[in-house]
Amino acid sequence: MQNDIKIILDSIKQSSIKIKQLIEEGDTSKSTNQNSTGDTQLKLDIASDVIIENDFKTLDIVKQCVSEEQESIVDINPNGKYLIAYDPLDGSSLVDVNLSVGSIYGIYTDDFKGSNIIASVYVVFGPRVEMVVAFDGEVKMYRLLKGEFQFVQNIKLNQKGKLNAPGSTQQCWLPHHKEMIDDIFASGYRLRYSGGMVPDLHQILLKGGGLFSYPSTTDLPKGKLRQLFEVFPFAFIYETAGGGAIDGKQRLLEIPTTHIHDTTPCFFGSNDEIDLVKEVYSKNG
Ligand code: P6P
Repeated sequence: MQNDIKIILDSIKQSSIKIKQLIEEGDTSKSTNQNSTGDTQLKLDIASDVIIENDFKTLDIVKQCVSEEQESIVDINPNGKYLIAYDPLDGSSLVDVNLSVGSIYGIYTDDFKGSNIIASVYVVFGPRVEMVVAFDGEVKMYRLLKGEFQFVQNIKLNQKGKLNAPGSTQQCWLPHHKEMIDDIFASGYRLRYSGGMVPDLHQILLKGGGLFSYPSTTDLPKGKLRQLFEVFPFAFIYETAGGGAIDGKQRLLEIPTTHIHDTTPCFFGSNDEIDLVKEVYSKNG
């Protein structure tokens, strides 16, 4: 399996170098299409998706793909072993204001569900391009230097952190969630939220810990972030880095998936912060 993951990583590296160029030179305007979640697609979203899908199509070991930018499952090779769910350019609207964005990949076996994820990868396109890979009990970070991704460090979360990344519209937070977030700030945590899941979660990982939350809200009771290609890959990374990832009560990687674009409330963080979320949410149904 190690060699198979290397083959997939090599494809992701190749796609990422092309996507980097697309971001620097590409057209950031809106397309006339919407994705299955109803988001208006940017031309960047579609172009990034085409790059990734075409690169995966050259791999015999990939059976199917799911993309945020496509309604249904894409069949690649019937004899393939791996299923890959990906968000080709998460937070792409941030490119227009020159903030960091990222690609997210979950690698599954047998079928698309949290408990079948065996590896995950994200690539953050910021002042530098960095790739983080969770596989075989380790989280490793690589940086693009002179056209090559070079290993930089392993990543481990501390028991407790200092950063708080509270997602969604505050006026839609449920009372117990708002009280919990206010209490976290009152205890001295610093606000770190750009609206880009990849850089926001990357920062918490690299700065040793904290909490990222995108809860159930009055306008989005099932949350906003998509299970297969946003939530589960980061849940796998955070757990592998020694932290936790829950929906408020249970492990995210245990929740059922009924549709490939399902969303879920999600909390990612160091263990002390995840324990706090469990305590608050267990008292509030
Ligand atoms: P809000 C970007 O659109 C995204 O999907 C994630 O990258 C990010 O964490 C979230 O939405 C931001 O959503 O409602 O806080 O602006």
